[in-house]
Parts: sequence; structure tokens; C-alpha cells
Amino acid sequence: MSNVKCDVISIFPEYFLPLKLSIIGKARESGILDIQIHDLRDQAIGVHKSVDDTPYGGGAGMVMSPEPWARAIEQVCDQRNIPLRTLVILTPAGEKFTQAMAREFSQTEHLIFASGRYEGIDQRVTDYYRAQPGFTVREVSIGDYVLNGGEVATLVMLESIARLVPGVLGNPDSLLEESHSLPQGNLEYPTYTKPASWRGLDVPEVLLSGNHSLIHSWRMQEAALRSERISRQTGE
Ligand code: JB8
Repeated sequence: MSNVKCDVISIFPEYFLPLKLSIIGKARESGILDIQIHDLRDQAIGVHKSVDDTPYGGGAGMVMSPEPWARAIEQVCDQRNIPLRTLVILTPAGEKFTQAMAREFSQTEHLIFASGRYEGIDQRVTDYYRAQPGFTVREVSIGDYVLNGGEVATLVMLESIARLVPGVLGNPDSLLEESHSLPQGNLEYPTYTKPASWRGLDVPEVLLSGNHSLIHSWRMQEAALRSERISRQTGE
């Protein structure tokens, strides 16, 4: 089976220029990763190329109109010609994005990210595609804070998904280590490099010992201590 194909729809395609850089940029150039960015404005209606309107029921700000989204989504589906896809709609009210979700998405054939702005996208876009065959719709949030739009959240998700795609990371040892040698769902252990002594601070002796089973135990213990400290800070 082939690698995940991703389409991103936004009124700010330039937000996604960082995807030309570094590991993800190289993976895209080599063809291992297929990520395409689409300007929602290309699907806007009328001479004013408007993509938003005032909210029914009143309130501050603007809501994104459904029809440009439907046109953009249907255009990427026609271009890809893949029978099943997951439509990811970014919203602060969505289910929390997790490593498990990143793994699941990295094994999906076709992902479409709807990165909205303003006060969000007309709810009927979610409701409409939930009822369409071939569509799985996920409303997703990357955490309990509010952004100005879905673009940055989409970048976060794409980075965590892309690094799980076979061949994207030059050295897959780092993936192996994440999945096996860390206490389940745990934070990393502290890491050190040369010099062994720096501004009066020494690298823990065990790391210089060459005793790999002792080093492994020490790292697991430190990772556990770290996550205990964080839990206490965040209130369990
Ligand atoms: C308009 O905070 B967020 C987020 C905020 C947003 C939109 C999408 C996501 C769209 N504001 O996750």
C-alpha cells in the first residue's frame, strides 16, 4: 500500500511554506510525501471573491461560507481519484489530537485538512460530509488554547504525521526508540552531549560508564520522574 496523500485547504496558502524546508521538504521533493496546498479563495463566488458572511443568530465576527469549502473539497477528491478519504476539520471544539491519531492518520490513504479562519466554518460542511459515502469527518483540536485559525494546527499535525511515514526520517532508530524503549505515553529522558563538564555542570556519571543496561534503567527512571513532575505541575 502506498503512502498517505494530503491536501490542505486554506485562505492563507503561504502559512504552509515551512513544509518546503528540512526533512518534510526533502521527503516531498523525493516523492515519498505528497502534500498539496490549495487556496480556498480560488473557489470563492462572485466578483468580490468572498468566503465569509455574518453569523445567523448574531454575534461578533464572520463565519466561513459552506459552498467554497464544498467546491474545494470536491476538487481535491476529483484530482486524487481515491475512493475513501478522511476530512479533518480544525476547530477548538474538536477531539484532542494525539500521537495515536497521528499514527492512524499516517496509515490513511487520503487526508484533507480544512484550515478555517474567522469564527470557523459553517457547521453544515461537517454535517454534509458526514452523510456522504466515502467520507470520514473528524473535528480536531491540537490543544486547549485558541488560535486565530486552523493553519498552525494543521502544520503541527502534518509534521507529526509525516515523520511516521516510512522513509521520511533518514534514521528510523528514533521512531523505534519512541515506540519501545520509553515508558508508555511518556516524556523523553534528559539528553547530554560533549563537553562532559560545562560551566560547572557534569554529565551524569552513569552515561559515561559504558554499561548499557544500567544506562537504560537510569533513562527509564528519569523519564518517569519527569512525567511525575509535569503531572504535579498540571494538577494530575
Ligand atoms: C477559526 O484554536 B484552534 C482553531 C481556531 C480557529 C479555527 C480552527 C482552529 C478557525 N479559529 O484549534
